[in-house]
Amino acid sequence: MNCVTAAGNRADDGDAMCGNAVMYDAPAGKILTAGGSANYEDDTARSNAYIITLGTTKQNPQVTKVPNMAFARGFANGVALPDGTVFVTGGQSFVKPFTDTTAHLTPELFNPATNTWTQLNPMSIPRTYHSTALLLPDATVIQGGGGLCGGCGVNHFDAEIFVPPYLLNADGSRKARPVINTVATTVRLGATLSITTNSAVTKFALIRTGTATHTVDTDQRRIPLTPAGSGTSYTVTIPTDPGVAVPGFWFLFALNSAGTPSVAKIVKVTP
Ligand SMILES: [Cu+2]
Repeated sequence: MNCVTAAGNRADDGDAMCGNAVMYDAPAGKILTAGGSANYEDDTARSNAYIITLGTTKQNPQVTKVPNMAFARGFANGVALPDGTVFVTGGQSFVKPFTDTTAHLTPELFNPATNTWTQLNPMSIPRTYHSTALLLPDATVIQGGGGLCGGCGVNHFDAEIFVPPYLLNADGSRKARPVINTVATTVRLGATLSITTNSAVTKFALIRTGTATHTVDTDQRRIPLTPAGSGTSYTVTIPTDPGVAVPGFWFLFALNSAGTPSVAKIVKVTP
């Protein structure tokens, strides 16, 4: 029985082991891939990036090459942010587990709306093999670990928190954020969710709570939601497809017209 069908090549990319794949818009089938190398270790990483668009079942997805990252990365982590941008952090140019040589401290942010990468302020600690990065409910990103090989010299038992630009004013102070005041803690697939806020917002986003290890976050995905309503009272409709709105726990963020996200409420999507 043939259960698996090849989905075609990722344009001009090669094998991209230990590269990133981030589903930043699940209803639209959009996945950003970035970096990786032909071999798991002792190889030169690439800076290549692509957008894969899933379409009709059993038809090859569409692949679009996008600008390369500034840095070649293997063993990096990719994190979907509430505003639809993708944060790629850590990794190294020459993949070699349990080393920090050729590590990149400068994260990059991909914006699918402008098709551009932006370099952000550097982290202070290399995060390579065995490192992890996850979106936190306050819309910051925790990045930690790396090494963890017993007796080797590059074990990192610590973590750093990165504050994305959408939370900051030009002078570095924190922006005022919208607040989700009330929302149900459980919602069924296809149902309408009522939300109250402290101020006007323009978008909502669901981001599934993640499980990142070894460069892969199998649970990560984002669902943008366009609300009905105004002022402080809104409704959104959860997708009906359990392959899109995978049942389980999700962060729900509200975003204002400046793209500043609220702190998330956790909502459980049920069949
Ligand atoms: Cu491992």
